[in-house]
Amino acid sequence: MRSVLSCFVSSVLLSVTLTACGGADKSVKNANAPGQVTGISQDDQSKCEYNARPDREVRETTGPGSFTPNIRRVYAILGTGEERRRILLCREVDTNLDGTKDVVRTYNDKGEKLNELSDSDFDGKIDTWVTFSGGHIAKIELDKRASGKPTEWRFYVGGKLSRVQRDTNKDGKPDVWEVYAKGTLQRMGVDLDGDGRVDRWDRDEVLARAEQDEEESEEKSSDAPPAPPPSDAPASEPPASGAPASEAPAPQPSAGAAAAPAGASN
Ligand SMILES: [Ca+2]
Ligand SMILES: [Ca+2]
Ligand SMILES: [Ca+2]
Repeated sequence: MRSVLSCFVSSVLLSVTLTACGGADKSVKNANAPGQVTGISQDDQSKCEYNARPDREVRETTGPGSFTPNIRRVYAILGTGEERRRILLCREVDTNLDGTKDVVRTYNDKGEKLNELSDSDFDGKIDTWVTFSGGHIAKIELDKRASGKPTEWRFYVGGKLSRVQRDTNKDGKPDVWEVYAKGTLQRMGVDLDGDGRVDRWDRDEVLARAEQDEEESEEKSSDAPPAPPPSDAPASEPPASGAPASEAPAPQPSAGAAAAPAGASN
């Protein structure tokens, strides 16, 4: 676990993708015992690489609500003497203050975000992988089955959701595709034979989803306080009067409007 995660951070520094790092990383020889860095007394499952690296500087800070340092920043030390400077490479946080870091984010040497990994349900397993491009979210991979690997992939263009892929048959590969325009679902495709290509585009699914969204928005609006009736609308039920309806003169709009406040006293 440690070596894979160290590998991840190493690969970020080398601008190599995470997947290129799949196997055991023989180059990582710094898996020393935790506690080597001053001020870190226990293994908090750090994912930032810093142990036994003289070219790294570690800073621990205490965030709001925490009594002990729960935020760690790892800097690269570049240059010497006057030229010496430090660059933030990795920041990790124990957000629920249980002693284990659950969010880690890496940066490039321009200070732009590169990747973020998080254990959003605090079960000890990473379940959310975010990839940034130019400092903006480009991809979010989610493990929605606690399987240890992504089961849903979301792609963003210009900050807007453009595509979603889902693995619904649990083979680790996407079999449902959703295409979005301006954040709204346009098409949904299904791979039926497992060859990675869409075999059927479901318009019905899209319509059903659109209707569902519409219903939800209607439900939301019905939860809102009712709008007052238009002042010139006749009351839906004419106020009771002594005269039988058949003998009553045709109600004048002005009479209905005048009667409305009495009937609508609530
Ligand atoms: Ca935690
Ligand atoms: Ca988790
Ligand atoms: Ca197919």
